[in-house]
Amino acid sequence: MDAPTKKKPIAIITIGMAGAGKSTFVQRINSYLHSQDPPTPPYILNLDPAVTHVPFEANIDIRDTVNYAEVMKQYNLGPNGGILTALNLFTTKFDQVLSLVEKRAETVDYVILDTPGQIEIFTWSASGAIITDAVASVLPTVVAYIIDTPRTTAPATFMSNMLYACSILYKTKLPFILVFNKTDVQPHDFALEWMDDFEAFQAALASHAGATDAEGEPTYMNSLMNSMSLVLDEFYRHLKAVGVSSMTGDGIKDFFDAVDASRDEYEKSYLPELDRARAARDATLAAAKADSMQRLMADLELDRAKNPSGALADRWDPAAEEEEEDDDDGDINIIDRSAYFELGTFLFFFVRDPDGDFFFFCVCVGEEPWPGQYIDVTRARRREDEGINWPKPG
Ligand SMILES: Nc1nc2c(ncn2[C@@H]2O[C@H](COP(=O)(O)OP(=O)(O)OP(=O)(O)O)[C@@H](O)[C@H]2O)c(=O)[nH]1
Ligand SMILES: [Mg+2]
Repeated sequence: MDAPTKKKPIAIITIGMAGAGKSTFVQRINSYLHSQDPPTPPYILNLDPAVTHVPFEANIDIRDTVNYAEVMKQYNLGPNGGILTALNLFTTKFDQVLSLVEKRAETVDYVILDTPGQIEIFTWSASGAIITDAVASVLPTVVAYIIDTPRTTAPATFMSNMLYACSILYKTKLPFILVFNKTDVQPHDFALEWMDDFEAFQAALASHAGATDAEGEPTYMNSLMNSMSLVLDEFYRHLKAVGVSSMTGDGIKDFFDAVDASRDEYEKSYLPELDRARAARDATLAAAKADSMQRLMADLELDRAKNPSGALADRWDPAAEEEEEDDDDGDINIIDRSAYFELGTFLFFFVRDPDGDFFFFCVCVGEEPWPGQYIDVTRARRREDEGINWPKPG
């Protein structure tokens, strides 16, 4: 009998407001997975080009491919435009990222993505959508929406955070987990109560300062939020919510239970929707192709009739085509930091840099807390002065 095939890894996309604790959360779940028996190290992607220090060892790091400061300089951009452009440039190489991820699918259980601090850069950009859709089309994927619990205790802030989560849920249509982070500072029971019972939320709203105007009437904001709490009630039914502390590790197991339970949801609701969207897109493309082919043939007929000798001169020459073909765009290659071999207590990594040069570095696995932390022997990262000259569009 054939051995049971391994289930595909689940991709976890962490999204959340600036400073909500996304990177600390990724570090915590990474550490949790390493501490399992046997350890199940995840495959981690850092998509934040502007971060100077990530508290985990990413397998693929956008900073290895795009120099964010250089992008800002070259395109005269501010910090957010710089992050967005860096992400856009990285997305043009995302096919390479996907193939690296797919190569590791047999050996990992989780693929984790840390996204840029400014939430809208990922959630409302074309590249964020492309990355999310690309990952979700090859792996079961779940969105972990990280919430800064101590900063959502005011009903109005809670509601705007939930509206944001709601917009991401309906945009991505992926299984969604609300992760109330920093429960060491503020337990998340109030949030669960508000999600479970809209009357409890409305009562909190009414008792909050500024709920009524000078005449004692509910303010416009208050009435609006009252009505919206009824609308959101439906949205809450589609969500799982967990409370965690990325600082202490509290609740991380609940998070993974929610992630594992999402696999079913992905297969039952996201995949059929994806197949339907693919079929619709293929049909539209086929129709457009058939239409342009028909018009081309009609034009050719006309051309041949008008100028019979010209048609002979236009014949396709495969030899000429072959010569032109060799201008591949592999100038920037995504680095998988985890291609290595092992010698004693050292792991030796061979990496190809974007210029095609090979270099290596090694990791001591003896006393290190994490197998995977590395010591730079030659140069594990591009030199500061080695900016990439991305071509300007148009
Ligand atoms: N007390 C407490 N602090 C936390 C927790 N998680 C994160 N923090 C703190 O929150 C701050 C922001 O954490 P980050 O992990 O950098 O947050 P982020 O969402 O990745 O931030 P950006 O990527 O810059 O938007 C840091 O000071 C963390 O130490 C937690 O569970 N409890
Ligand atoms: Mg971060």
